[in-house]
Amino acid sequence: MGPSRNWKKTLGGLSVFWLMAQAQTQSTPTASSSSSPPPQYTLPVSANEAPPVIPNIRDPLAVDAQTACPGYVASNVKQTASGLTASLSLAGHACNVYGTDIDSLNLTVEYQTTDRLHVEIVPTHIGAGNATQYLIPPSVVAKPGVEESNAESDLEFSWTNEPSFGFEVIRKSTKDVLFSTKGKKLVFENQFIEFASPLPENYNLYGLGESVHAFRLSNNYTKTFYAADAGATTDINIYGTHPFYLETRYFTQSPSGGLSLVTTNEAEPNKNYTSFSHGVYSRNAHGQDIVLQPDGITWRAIGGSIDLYFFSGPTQPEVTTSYLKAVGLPALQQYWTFGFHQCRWGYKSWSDLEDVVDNHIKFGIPLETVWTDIDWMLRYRDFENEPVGFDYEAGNSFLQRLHDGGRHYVPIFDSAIYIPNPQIESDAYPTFDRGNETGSFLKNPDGSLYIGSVWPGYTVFPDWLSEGAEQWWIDEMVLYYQKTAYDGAWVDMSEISSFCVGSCGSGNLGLNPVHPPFALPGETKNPVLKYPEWFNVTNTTEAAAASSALASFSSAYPAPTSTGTASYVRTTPTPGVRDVNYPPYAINNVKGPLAVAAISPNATHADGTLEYDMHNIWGHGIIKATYAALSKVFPGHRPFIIARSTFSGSGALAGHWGGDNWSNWPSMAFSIPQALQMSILGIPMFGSDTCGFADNTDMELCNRWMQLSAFFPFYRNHNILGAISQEAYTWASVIDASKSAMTIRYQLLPYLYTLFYHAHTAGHTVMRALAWEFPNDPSLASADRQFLLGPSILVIPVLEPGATSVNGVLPGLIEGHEKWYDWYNQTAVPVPSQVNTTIDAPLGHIPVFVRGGSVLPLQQPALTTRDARQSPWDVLAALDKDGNATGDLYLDDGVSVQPNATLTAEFTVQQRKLVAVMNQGGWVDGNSLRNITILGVDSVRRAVKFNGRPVPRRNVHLDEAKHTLVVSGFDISAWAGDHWTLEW
Ligand code: MIG
Repeated sequence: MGPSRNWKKTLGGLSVFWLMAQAQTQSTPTASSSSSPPPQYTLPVSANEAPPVIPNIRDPLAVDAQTACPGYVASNVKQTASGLTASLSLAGHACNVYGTDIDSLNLTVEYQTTDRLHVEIVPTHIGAGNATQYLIPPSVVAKPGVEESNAESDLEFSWTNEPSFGFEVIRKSTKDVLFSTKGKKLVFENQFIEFASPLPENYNLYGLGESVHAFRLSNNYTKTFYAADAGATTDINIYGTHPFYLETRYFTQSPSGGLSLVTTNEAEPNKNYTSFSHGVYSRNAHGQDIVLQPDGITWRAIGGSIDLYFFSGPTQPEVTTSYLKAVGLPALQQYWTFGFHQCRWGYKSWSDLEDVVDNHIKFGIPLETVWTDIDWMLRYRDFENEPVGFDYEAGNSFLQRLHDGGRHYVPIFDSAIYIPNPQIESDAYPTFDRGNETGSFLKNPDGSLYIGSVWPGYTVFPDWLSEGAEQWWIDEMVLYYQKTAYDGAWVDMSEISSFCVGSCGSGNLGLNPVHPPFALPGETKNPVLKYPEWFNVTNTTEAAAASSALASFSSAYPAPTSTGTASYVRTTPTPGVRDVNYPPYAINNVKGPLAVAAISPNATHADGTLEYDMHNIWGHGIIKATYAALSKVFPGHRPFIIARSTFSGSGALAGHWGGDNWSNWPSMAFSIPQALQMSILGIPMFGSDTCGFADNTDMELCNRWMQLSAFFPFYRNHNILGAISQEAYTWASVIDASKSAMTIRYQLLPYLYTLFYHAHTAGHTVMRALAWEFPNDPSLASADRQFLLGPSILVIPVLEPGATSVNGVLPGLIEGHEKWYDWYNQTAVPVPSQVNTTIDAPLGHIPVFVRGGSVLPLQQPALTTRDARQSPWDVLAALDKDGNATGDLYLDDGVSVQPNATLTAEFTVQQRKLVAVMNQGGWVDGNSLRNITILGVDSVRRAVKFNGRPVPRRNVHLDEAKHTLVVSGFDISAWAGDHWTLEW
């Protein structure tokens, strides 16, 4: 047994030195006497192991800080122009439970805008004594400030010293307590901060992503934030950190006019409730557990400060808008990015990609973008093509053809940078050299390079706080663009992931390129790849095709070996010293110790900041650098970035994919709550690995999933190395299903683009939960098996195998109040209130409904968005029960960050008259107006008139049975002039 197993002996003094020593011991090379190149050295599995911890929430020996700690008392309270300030001092003996108590704190309360209240508690003397925690500078993550002094707010802050300092935020208009720490102690230590608030019974809380979890968060759930390279398993911490929640409370009006709270269990059917929503954002990037229990919420962070923002709403859209204005409004994406994307791990050459393109064309399936995974790289090094499959010259001509066809190419960029073996001349890697010369990489505490391991072998990691890193990254991306004309960036492994504990490459570079401590998918012999549930029933013939399938995903990510009898590391706080590798409070990190599968907490940034304090924002850093780089490559254009690790505000720069899911039915179903979560967290450009990533998919699952994802903003099919092919053309039925759903998607592109415009300018959501659009109906509070795209399109997908119908809700509280029209046959469907309706949904059919009251501008489907944008326009008006409808359209060049030419149109239907009012901002769309279709028409006048002139009979088609009116034969470009009208 090697030293790495002698954990018990080293418990007290674990540090980076231990971690480095461990790595060095493990990596001792075996001398090779032969002259042929030695076989590649594989890191031992133990390289990614560390002495285990037991998460505090599961530790029977855990001390409850609420019992042990004294809390604080407030004094010296002063009113300010925007709120108040006060001093807080420790109300008794320090408890030092999970760190060292900080005796003196400053409280600042600011009414920043009419709907945003800020409550901040920071050490009085930051950096002094024990108060060594890190406060995130505004340059790293936006910090909302006072915008209106004396802002008139519906929120009211109050505080008490009984029995110790606590504060409360109430909604004045309803007297409802939204958040209260009164009666609970405030704990503020250098490595532990705790505050807690009660919540109403059976509360409706949303957000706190990133997680794979039901849309409405459960009340027995700990949300942990520690960015982890972990497959999309439910409930665990995964890639992103968004410490924001939205809470909705339903009320009933009592006869006396007062409001009383109603839980969703108590709510009666067919009754109209009032709801109020508010939001809470904790601007803290440290490792955290947010403990949700039936009676309340407890926030526990292992550093930082209390930097809370309360948003008063009172509706969900208002909360979201306020939150997104505070952290960053979502990026407006380029128009083409809403086309369909095809990706996989395992496209090995330009000709593989060319086949993919050709096959889509051959089968008439729209395709906008082909993606490559790490296969494009020479030995997994960023910015260097694998010379055989991805020869630069061949690439140029392929990309030329691709671009000429109106299509695009996006490669993956990994976050880690290979560090070459100094003993092998041919191993030189100029990208590393340039970054190293400019001091762009993270260091060990002793100033040497921090060297972990990722795909290429031992690697270094950019330090976004260093002066040189961003410029180095920009230069590398610009340089690479000159070799390979990519169109966007897919940023991976940015948690930031490393396959070993500590600086395992220090002193071992002579072994590079080392192999990761596990088999890659594709390297395992005779692996067992699972098929989705139900596969044997529906796909018996596919089994043969899968026999060549290779490694399973789980073998690529072995769980750290269980240490059964080993005792857990429990660290005792030492005054003045932070233990960053084993903080005294162990968060419920899926990887266990913080240094496992990620770079270690003591990796050091240029200004001395430790990774411990930055871990959850490393991914935001590479997003910013990539945004700057793409802005350089494509001046004036909106950078297209799909990134893995995100933080609050990342949506202003990038989109995100629901990655590393499984090819199974639950993964598909969970993509809906994931997307809704991302909606309120400000990352509308979201979509899952369609048809599933790990394991094999099958025809039925891929058929349903290609249809479902067609209604997600980011629409990409992605697959793991070694699994069977899953492009749409792999199965005849999937070709048809994909084309049918894409036909709708491509018709709706102008609508989707307009929704993004509103997200970008006003913080509206794109994919929407039923609860947000129907806030008076508590029965929808947890609905997440269906969703809306914008306000007008309702999607009720099949999420189970073997189904031919689906049970769904056509929302509408009062019978007959809402109208929904079936997309396909354009007729109104009966809307029974709050009852599940059984909807026909044979394989290949995804139920889609248009909400009465909507006007949708549509274009024609095409194989690329470029061609779709050149097609004639239709207008679809679906009338509500009173015969009214509204809608709008936003257009520009589809690429510019600051378009100098725009066009908007507003549509209104009232009293059998549709009016389109254009606002000409210089953008010219010359496409003609083809059809106007009105759904829900009961009667028509003698003459249908366009712009006041009768339309010839032959151009008017009224279907009295279906209540549809189709008018055609207009001889105009759809959006020229300042308005047009249609009367019937
Ligand atoms: O898991 O680059 O989430 O989409 O295919 C290994 C290979 C690293 C993780 C990404 C996944 C990608 C894969 N990457």
